[in-house]
Amino acid sequence: MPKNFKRHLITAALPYANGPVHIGHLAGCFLPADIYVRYLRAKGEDVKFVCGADEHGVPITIRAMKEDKTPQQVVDDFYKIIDTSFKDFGISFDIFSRTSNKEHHETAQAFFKDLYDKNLFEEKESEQYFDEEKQTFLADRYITGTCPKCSNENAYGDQCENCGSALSPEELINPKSALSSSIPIKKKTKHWYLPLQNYEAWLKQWVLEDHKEWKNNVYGQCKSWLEQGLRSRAMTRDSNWGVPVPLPDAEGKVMYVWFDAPIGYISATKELTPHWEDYWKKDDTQLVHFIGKDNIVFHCIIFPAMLKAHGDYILPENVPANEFLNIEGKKVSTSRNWAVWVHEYLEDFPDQQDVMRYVLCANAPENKDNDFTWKDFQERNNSELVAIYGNLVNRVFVLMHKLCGGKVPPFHMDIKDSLDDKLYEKIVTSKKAIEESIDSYKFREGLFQLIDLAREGNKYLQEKEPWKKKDDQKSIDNCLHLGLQLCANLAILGNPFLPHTSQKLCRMMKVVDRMLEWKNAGSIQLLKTGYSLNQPTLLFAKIEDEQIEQQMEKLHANAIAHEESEVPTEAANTNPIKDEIQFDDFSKIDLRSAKIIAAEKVKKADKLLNLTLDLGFEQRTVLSGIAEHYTPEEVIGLEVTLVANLAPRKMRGIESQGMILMTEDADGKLIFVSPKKASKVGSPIH
Ligand code: B3M
Ligand code: ZN
Repeated sequence: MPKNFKRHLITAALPYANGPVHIGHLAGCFLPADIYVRYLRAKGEDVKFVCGADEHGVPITIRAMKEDKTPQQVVDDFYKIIDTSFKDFGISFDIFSRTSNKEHHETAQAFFKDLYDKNLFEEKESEQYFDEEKQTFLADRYITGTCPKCSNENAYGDQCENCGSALSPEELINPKSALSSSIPIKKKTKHWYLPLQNYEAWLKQWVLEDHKEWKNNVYGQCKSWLEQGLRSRAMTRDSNWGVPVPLPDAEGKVMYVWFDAPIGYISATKELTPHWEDYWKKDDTQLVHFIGKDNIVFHCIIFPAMLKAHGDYILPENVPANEFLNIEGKKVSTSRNWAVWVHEYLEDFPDQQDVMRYVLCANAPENKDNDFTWKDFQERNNSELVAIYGNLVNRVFVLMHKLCGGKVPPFHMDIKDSLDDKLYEKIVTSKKAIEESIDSYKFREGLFQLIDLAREGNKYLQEKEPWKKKDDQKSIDNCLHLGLQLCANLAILGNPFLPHTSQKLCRMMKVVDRMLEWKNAGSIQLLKTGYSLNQPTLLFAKIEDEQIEQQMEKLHANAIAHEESEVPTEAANTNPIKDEIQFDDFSKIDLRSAKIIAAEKVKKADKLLNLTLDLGFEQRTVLSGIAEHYTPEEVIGLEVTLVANLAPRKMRGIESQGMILMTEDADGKLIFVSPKKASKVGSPIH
């Protein structure tokens, strides 16, 4: 059972401001955190929910380089998009701050200085990888190579996202610059290291002995990391983008992003409340970090070591990390545009935040990677939310208006029966079960208990059949009285998971939010006899096949358009040569010369042109991601190279039969790969 904490500080991992947020972010950490916070608030707990944009680090500078912008411009753009996405989706932060702001810089610099003044850093000059072409030191995502632990060939200089290991560039096998693909040289530079090995014994006690209750995936990763032994890690970098190191001899040095970012939780709390120290320095505060599995080592080992070294701060009570959510069987990827973006979801499914909340919670990757498919999204909405929860509420309200004059009917104790008792019992046990699930961060389980309670309500109606009891008003009254009390309980118990639905229910029941206080759940006197209720509105709408097809086309079109219209900039050679293939592999590709004889824009797809190609012996329709580079008029008559035997793919309802080859000129503009002289269209290209 949870300790009696006086207050709670709940954090969610600060998303990098190098792209919008997608549903994988929600499933990984923001949705579970929001469910937990809403539950604590409903219980009347003193809780602060803090987050913010992580605006430093190499992901930002790489994006800025690619788009020929300053890092500040990149983070300013994405801060707005991310902040709006969370607000519109209903992730209820008390503050969504940002690490490029003054408050954070000052807080991080004070923290760093405190450790420095206690002589806790090792100041070391060492040989670091340096890209001569770019004149840049290579750390973190500026350098890639093969992970020494799991052989993942795209490991970064500070971490392998595949196995979660924290790395240093020297450990990478075959390191190469992510900026120029060149093999880096070594060059001397000075940095300040945190000797993690000095905290190893304490961490082994604190994590492996004192927190055996942590989730297996978290505990296991920490255990294997601690057993390998800890060593000093550089907490500063050579860069002009980040929190400057507050020391006189640190010109051109900034803090490692994973040193400053977690301090962002502290600076955000300082911005939120003058009583911030109650939340960060008092032992009767429950501090919980919600993160994805690739952040475990930083939240369970490095940040706690920093907090311990500093000495003034409490430590996290739990770090319930989720695994990853894949989309249609493939890993979510911002860079490959393989994602369902939250802001786009809300455009296509307005006011249906709870459908996505329900699906992402029901499929949450709590203990293993899981997969999101649009088919499952439709299935769960139609067969669970509509058919069970929505159907129950609608039937109870329609019958109440039809058979009880639109008012809450009385309950007649003299005819109370075992079915009534069973339903009441189910309401009480469901509340307890949902509490235990949420208290142990098992949100999927808690949601299943909620929908199971609604399922029980449908069974109760089916067994009571009030619509057949026209001559027995008392049994109609009892059935619908309890049915309405059940709906009120569903609103309370469902509120952490499906807050928008609970608000709709409150409006139908004409009750104020106060009814949603957790302590009211389990009661069957929530709605007073004789109280008139509003007409029902549908809680959930059926999702049609066409809607899902459109999402699938969009997913593929975005990915293709991204591939084809990826404007490689000066970091062009960041596209390293792909894996070696055999001649037989190449000979399977059928390249043909073709002529564009018609072209038009594709509705609602700003990157695609719909091309008609003449091959001499046939015509083809091909969608190509070049609409941002060419108008339809500009391309008609051009000779192009077609991959003629690529499997057809349907996008925006159009079947694309192949792909045309593009490359780019020195300014990054897409240009056609085509025969120099006019060729006989349709002739093979060898
Ligand atoms: N931005 C990594 C991530 O987005 C990092 C989290 C920081 S939490 C202090 O996965
Ligand atoms: Zn690895």
